[in-house]
Parts: sequence; C-alpha cells; structure tokens
Amino acid sequence: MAKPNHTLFFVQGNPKLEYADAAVLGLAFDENASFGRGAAAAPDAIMGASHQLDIEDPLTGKTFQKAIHNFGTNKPKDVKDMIKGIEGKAKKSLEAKKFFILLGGDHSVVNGLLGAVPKDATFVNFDAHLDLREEWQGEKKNKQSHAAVSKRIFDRGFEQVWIGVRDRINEEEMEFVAEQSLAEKIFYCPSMPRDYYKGRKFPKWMKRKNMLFGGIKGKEISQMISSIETEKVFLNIDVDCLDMRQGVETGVASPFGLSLEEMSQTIFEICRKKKVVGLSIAELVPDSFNRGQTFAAMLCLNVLGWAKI
Ligand SMILES: [Mn+2]
Repeated sequence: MAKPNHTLFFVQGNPKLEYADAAVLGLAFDENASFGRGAAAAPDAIMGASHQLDIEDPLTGKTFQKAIHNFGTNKPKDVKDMIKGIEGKAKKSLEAKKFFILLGGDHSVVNGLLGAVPKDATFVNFDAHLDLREEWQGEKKNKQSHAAVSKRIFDRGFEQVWIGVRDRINEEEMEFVAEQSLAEKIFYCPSMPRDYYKGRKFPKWMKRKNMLFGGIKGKEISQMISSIETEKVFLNIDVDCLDMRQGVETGVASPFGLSLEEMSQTIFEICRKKKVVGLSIAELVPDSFNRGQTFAAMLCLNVLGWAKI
C-alpha cells in the first residue's frame, strides 16, 4: 500500500484553513460496521494513493491549484469521541465556506457531520442501503450504527436523496419510506432480472419510474437532479453503491450496483447544477493493489475541480 504522509495530492503543503479552498479530515474508525471491518485504514490509504494521481487537467495540461487544509487522521477511542472529533472541525470549515471532505471510516462517521452541514443542504446518499433503521447490530441496539445513518440525518431535519439502493431493505425501512412518502427520492438498482418486475404491482415504498433498469444515463441523471429540492448538496458516499465488479473493496459488498463511469457522470452533473458544499467517503476497505483508494482519491480530486468552490 502507498505510504501515507497526511497531504492530499501533494499540492501546496498544508496551508492554514483560512487560506485554503477546502479542508480534509480522516477518521480511522470502523467500530460501527456490522459485517466486514477494515475501513479504519482507508483515510491514510486514500491520502497516500492521492500522490500517484496525475493532477493535470487532461485538456489544458494545467496543474490542479486548489489549496487544501489537512486536519490529518483522527483515531477516536469510541463513538462519542468520534463525533466530537469531527463536529468542531467540520463546523469551522463549512462556516468559513470551505469545501469539506470527510474520509471514513465506516459510514457512521457521517453522524459527526450532522451539526455542521448547512440545514438547507440535501444529503445525496450514494449507497446500496437505505440505512433507515432506528438502530442496528442486534443486542447492541446501536443508534449510531452504519445501518442507521440516514435515519439520524432524517431526525435532524435534512432532505435526502438515495442513489444505488438495492440491498437488505427490511420491513421497518419499507414502512418508514411509505409513511414519510420518501419513495420519489430513492433510485433503485434492480437486483433481479428486468422480467421479474414485469406486470407486477409495486409496493408503496418503491417507484417503477425510479428503477434504474437500463443503468444511469442522461435521462436518469436529470430525474435525480430534479428530485434534489435544495441548491446546496452534501455528497454522502458509501462505496458499496458501486457494483462489486468495479474492484473497490468494502465491508458489505453488493452486486448489481453502479459502475465507476455512472457514479462519476452523476456526480459531475450534480456539481454542475447544484452547490456542492462537501463530500464524505465511507466504507472503503483498502486493497493491496491500491484500486479502491486510488478511485477515492481521484473522486476527491475531481469533485474539488467540478464543484463551485
Ligand atoms: Mn451501505
């Protein structure tokens, strides 16, 4: 694995937050993962892999110029410590209008952002899961579980849109989606062959028009962007939204998901049409070929270039 040295993209050292365009914070935490572990190693792996990227624009040859303040990687001892470690830094950055990047960690790290992200922003969740459970992890009844993140976001009054959902939706979540009329906001990757759905009645928590039967192209992206009602967006990325063939390792791998191209194209359009204020990447388990961490680093680099910063 590439060596971490706590700079992202090796550009301009580590400028003070006040002179930076963006800030990045790593969270080496995977205590709230219910299945595979390993995401705690992701922040340093992503920062390390970022040094291998070409940072020139492919058309102009111009070098990437944004200044990024790096808070380094926190290693919290428990959930309380984890949330405390994120909130202050995220708040300080976002209030100063700095683009904020949070590198998890399991998906529960997003709990640390809820007091910091502007209230008038929509969380656009790229995820194979709805994460709308009240609590998870069996006997532990964990409200901060990675399977309850969207519920906590909802509790704080944020708007949300989901892209790539297809796995382990339980009855509690189905009822919640129907009750709160969230179905319009959820874009599903079908996990069964197209004909399985043919002529069938769809339940209240699922809209046929939101099923991504032919993958994601311009029409689907327009539909997704129309479902985002606010100008401001926070991109909340759980890498299990990606199809397992894409080579990005994660704790809860799931087939029939997005391709790298579909994800990239969708995020590009969101950055063009909306004001993206920040990005979180969670559930990435680094691999020994540097595939996942290189993709994540490239995503950070691209979003920093595409967003209106
Ligand atoms: Mn997930």
